[in-house]
Amino acid sequence: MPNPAKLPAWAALKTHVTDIAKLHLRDLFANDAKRFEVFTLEACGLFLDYSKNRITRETMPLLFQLARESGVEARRDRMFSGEKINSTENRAVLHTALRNLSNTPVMVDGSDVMPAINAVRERMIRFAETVRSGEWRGHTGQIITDVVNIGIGGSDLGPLMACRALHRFGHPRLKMHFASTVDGDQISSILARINPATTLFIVASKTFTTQETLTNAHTARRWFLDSVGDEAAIAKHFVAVSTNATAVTAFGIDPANMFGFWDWVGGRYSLWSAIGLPVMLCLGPDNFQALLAGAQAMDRHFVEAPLEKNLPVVLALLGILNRNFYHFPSLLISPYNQALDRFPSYLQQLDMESNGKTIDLDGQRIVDYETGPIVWGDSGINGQHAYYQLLHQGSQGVAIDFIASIEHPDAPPPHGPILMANFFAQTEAFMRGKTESEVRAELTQQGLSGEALEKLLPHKIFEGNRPTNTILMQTLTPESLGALIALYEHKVFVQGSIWNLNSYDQWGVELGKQLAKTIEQELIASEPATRHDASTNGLINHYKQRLLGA
Ligand code: G6Q
Repeated sequence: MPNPAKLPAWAALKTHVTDIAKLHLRDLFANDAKRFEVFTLEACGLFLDYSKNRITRETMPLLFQLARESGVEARRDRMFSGEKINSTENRAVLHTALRNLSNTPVMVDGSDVMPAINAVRERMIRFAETVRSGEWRGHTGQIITDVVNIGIGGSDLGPLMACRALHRFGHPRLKMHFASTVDGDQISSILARINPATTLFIVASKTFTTQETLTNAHTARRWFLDSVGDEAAIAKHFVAVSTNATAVTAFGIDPANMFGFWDWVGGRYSLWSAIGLPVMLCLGPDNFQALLAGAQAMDRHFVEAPLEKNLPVVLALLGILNRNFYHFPSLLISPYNQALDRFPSYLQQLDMESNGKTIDLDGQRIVDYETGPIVWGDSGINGQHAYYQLLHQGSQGVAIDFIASIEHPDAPPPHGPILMANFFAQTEAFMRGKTESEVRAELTQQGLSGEALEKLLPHKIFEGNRPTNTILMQTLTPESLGALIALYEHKVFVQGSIWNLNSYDQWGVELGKQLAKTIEQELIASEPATRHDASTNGLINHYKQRLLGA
């Protein structure tokens, strides 16, 4: 892949943005009455309004030219066909095969991966059906009422987010719990609320070596055996999701109770694999398939639609524009459906772990352009009453994706319209701001004049001109959520391709895992730590002294 900053389209965009940067979004709307019609798109049940970006009709062709010059389409086809585009790990990248419900062959190293994918999914379906129906019984013959997923990162965020987002479709008897952190508090508080005889633990770890997950899993196992006292009972209460059958067996879970996946499924892209087992248990196999179908529809759209009408491509290019040409350091994800409150955290991992890199695919340090933005967010309506202040009037701009559904089936009147009024009002406010003359007129109408008015005036001016995207779906369903997630997965892919990155490795995660292992030994050693810098040695020794009460 070429260095994007050396491409003709990049230079053209730079000149173009310098030309239009002086125009306020208000001017852009005033200059083009058809802006909404021109800058909206709909596919796979998702409607995107991107007219509130700092673009003109000349901007988008330049961005599409950049995508073409970068070879995005060829790289996309290489990914879908099973080529090993994850070059630092020599792996294919095939989360799309996991939702290939049409079952067309997908070849890796000369063999079709579809039969193995289908076989695992069939086992998941059979298992989920028996647990949901009550046919699967715990060791005392009781039915399962609680499911605890033990996993972290990619083995936690996706299932957690999807179960919360789609709780309306959840099984009425099954309570879902998620244990990820190793602070002990989280797993202890879950264990305090459940009954070992009616609980199913899913130990979810691609590698089955992750310290946090294995520590939580051992704690759960000990707690279970302390209560039950019979190792044979484990088979009825512990299942594993992993690629590492040896480690699963060593932990004490029968491989018959293991659901596998493959090294070509990245952790943060694994929701569609057996890592989605909690989602299937909670929502049922049909809804899980609908989630896959929604994602598959987006895959098809991504492959088949021309770049100009391609949702992930358009979203990615706008992100490139905001990051590399307007230099916005961060992207806020603002969902207005409360059920999507964990969607920003999910996207944070997806985007930041994929494109938070500065070494390009050729091993060269990237010096002439910025890569992935800081992605963050929470429930949008809560954000309005917290951090939106800085977004409106702070010293740095932030790009924002607003997400909501049109229908809110469980919302009693007048909740839906009030929520959506806020949603639309915010996108308008970020675009328009409030000018000095508008504030002056408003204050005058309120009866203010003279010095009092002049004093208050500057505080009430809003610059506006903040770029936002608005994504609307009809209702939050398994299909629409599947499409929404896949939209962002492909967006991240397109951006990574243009930035010439390998979006599918995560060496930064590995470093933390390695260092913690060494320090863990030092924490239990009797002698003080000396091998680190003064701060790290000092902190370790301070901790040890205080822990021992010295
Ligand atoms: C995801 C990352 C990371 C990973 C966790 C858990 O892409 O690699 O978040 O998912 O570190 O790893 P295991 O599933 O191997 O326990």
